[in-house]
Amino acid sequence: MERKIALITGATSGIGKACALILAKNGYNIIATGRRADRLKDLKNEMPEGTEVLPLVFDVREKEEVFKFLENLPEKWENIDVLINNAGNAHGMDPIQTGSIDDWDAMMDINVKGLLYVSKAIIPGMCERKSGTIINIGSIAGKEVYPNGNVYCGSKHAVDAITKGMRIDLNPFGIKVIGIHPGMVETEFSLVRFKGDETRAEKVYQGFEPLLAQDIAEIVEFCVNRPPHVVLADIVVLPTAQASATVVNKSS
Ligand code: NDP
Ligand code: 8X3
Repeated sequence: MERKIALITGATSGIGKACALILAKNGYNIIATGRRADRLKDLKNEMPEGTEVLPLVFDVREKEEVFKFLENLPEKWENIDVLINNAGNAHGMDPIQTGSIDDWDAMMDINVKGLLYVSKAIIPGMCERKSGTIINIGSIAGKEVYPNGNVYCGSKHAVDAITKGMRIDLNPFGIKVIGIHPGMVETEFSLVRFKGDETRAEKVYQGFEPLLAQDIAEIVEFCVNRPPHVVLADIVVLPTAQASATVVNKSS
């Protein structure tokens, strides 16, 4: 049987990497993107035998780069079945009155505009073929707002709205559009948010059992394996210890 193709942005760590590995196990060939070329090389070496991998090194903020790579894919990689818009991060966690404009730019440019650029490059092909699945990784921060989350929450609320808009606009083409909104997942996320401060990052996940990247990847696997008439449109997934963006039982 011919292998399907999944494009995963931000496949160099965390949720994106776990999704790449699980989809490869499900018989997909993988287009894996990210800025860290060495990580993409490592990912290729970890792939199950028989998986073909196309690593693409670019920053999703760089519009020209995104289109240069994604509009000139080698022919055998052109027909993308599954797009996972995952690349993103929080940068900083400050109140709005003292937040850094550079951090705000990074979050809006990566989490929102980067997702749009990648989608713009891939969606026309899906429309032509009248098939495809788009999974946007949002966040509980796209459903709720928490103290000092301001712009990150804004970026993820935008992802939520864009996901809903995509689902409506792509409805005539039979394209599935899925929003997955995780709560706290232990990845490199907090290390990036706190600019490499390992102690602060580790504290985020202490005292309870957070989600792992694998937990999200298994949900992605379930989503892509639904029959053609079924779409899991909007999924919020939390660690059991988490009840909302701000309520986490850290007594365990
Ligand atoms: P990681 O920091 O582990 O992974 C982030 C990924 O995004 C990396 O592969 C990174 O690749 C990529 N990325 C970041 N910036 C850019 C950029 N400018 N251009 C290209 N790629 C980029 O965090 P997670 O796996 O946790 O995060 C993945 C997604 O999940 C994000 O959208 C995040 O907002 C979301 N999320 C995370 C939660 C959590 O608690 N961890 C909860 C809810 C949502 P590289 O640095 O190599 O470019
Ligand atoms: C990441 C989860 O709670 O740090 O999106 O915003 S949270």
